[in-house]
Amino acid sequence: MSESAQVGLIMGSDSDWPTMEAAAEALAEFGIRFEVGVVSAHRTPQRMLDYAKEAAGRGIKVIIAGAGGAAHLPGMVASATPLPVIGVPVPLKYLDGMDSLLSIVQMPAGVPVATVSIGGARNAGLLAARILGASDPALQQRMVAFQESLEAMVLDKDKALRE
Ligand code: RP5
Repeated sequence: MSESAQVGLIMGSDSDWPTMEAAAEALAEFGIRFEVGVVSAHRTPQRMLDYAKEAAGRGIKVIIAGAGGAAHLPGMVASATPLPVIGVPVPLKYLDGMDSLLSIVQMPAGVPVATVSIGGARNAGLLAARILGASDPALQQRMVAFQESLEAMVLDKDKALRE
């Protein structure tokens, strides 16, 4: 894993990557340094605990964790790190991702995970950018510009529709 990364982007399986790639793209758009890795709560429990316990000391500021099905990775990582954890419910073949969502979102009091929508990895990347932007004025300014571009895009579409 990278030594200078600001965001740790982890997932329970490499099969989650097609969903999680959107988080990586968002982070890259904002020039945020990140690392990517497979860390499985069930198949590599010790690696998961080591990762969670060591992340803050390595300079990671935010962890994005994606998992599908019995998606215990985000919550278990949150239990072993003081860093903010953003959970991404990855939709699998059955249950349309509802299993992933409920496994991630319904955390016990005291151990927060900021859960995005099913498959919402892009928003996970954008939320990490906002968290980092709170203490990085240049990054926050890029977020403001991004939000203005969203507004301009909608207004352009509205105009085109009425022309
Ligand atoms: C979860 O099991 C992973 O996050 C993945 O979404 C799901 C299936 O993993 P594979 O069997 O495809 O490796 O832990």
